[in-house]
Amino acid sequence: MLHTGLCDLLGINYPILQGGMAWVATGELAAAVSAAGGLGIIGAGNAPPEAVHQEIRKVRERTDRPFGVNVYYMSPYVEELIELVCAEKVPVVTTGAGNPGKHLPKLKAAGVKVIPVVASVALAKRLERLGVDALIAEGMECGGHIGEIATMPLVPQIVDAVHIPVIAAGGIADGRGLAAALALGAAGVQMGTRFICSEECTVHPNYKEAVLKAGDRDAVVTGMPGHYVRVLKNKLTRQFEELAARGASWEEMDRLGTGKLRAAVIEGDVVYGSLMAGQSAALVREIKPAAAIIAEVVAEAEAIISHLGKLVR
Ligand code: TUI
Repeated sequence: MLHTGLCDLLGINYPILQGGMAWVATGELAAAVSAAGGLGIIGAGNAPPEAVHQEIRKVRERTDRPFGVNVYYMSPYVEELIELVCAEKVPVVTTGAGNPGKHLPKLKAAGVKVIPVVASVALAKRLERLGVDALIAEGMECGGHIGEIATMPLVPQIVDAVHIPVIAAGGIADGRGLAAALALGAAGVQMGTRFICSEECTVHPNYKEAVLKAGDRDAVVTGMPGHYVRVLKNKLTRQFEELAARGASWEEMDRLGTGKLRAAVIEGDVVYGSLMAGQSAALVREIKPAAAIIAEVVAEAEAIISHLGKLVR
């Protein structure tokens, strides 16, 4: 049976976290992943605290297992969200796109486990010193906002730099990815794109279909230095390319992007919507229940790890 220290730290059966994707990771998805023995995570994105509270209630109506909330640090509601997760005693908070350092004393005092997403060694070290429980090392193969370093070199560097559990993210969608992450020294994985194509994920069916159809070169990078976003190629990404080619301002880029994730997720606009997905989209070929995804990924990783052991004579 596959078991790591991360399972004990979080009280989960399998070392698999579901990415806290804005708009995509609702209470329904998080509950399904947590009920299946992974860690489901609600993506707060830019949503107001009352909407996030509703998603927390959805999870608690469906399962007693641990779950998390991802706090996106560009949200206008960060302070209120921190209050909410503390008041609700949400078991785990993951953070993205910013440094949660100043909120750590409050979160720790409320018994919340804090697992920031990092894309660099420097931030990983700083956050370990401040007392976070674990780190998610996210390579630039991931969907949405991306860093600069790929998963394969990033994860072992962060593993070497800290003494807390490291969770690998970016480019992982199956048991081969899980086994590889463990080989790099990670204590588990976070998968986002794979769970978009779960039955319980509430995104528009067109979004899931776009992920299923994606090929190896379809998850492209748009945006500008300091703010790159990986999405599936469509007319929106071509518009971004045109803006970049004529040296458009950050404001113009931002205006083009506004509301486009919602358009893809809620309305199913796969032409002009922002289909955030990672390079692992090309590995996703089937929609299935979250529990089946987890069971399959774990079984595949176990078979690989047993097989690898036999290669050593
Ligand atoms: O956060 C992400 N990926 C995301 S967030 C997102 S939300 C959104 N996007 C568009 C419209 C509406 C909502 C989509 N994708 N990944 C986690 C991540 N965080 N990757 C890198 C970082 C990061 C970057 C800088 C973490 C910390 C950081 O710190 C800078 C500092 O303050 O030191």
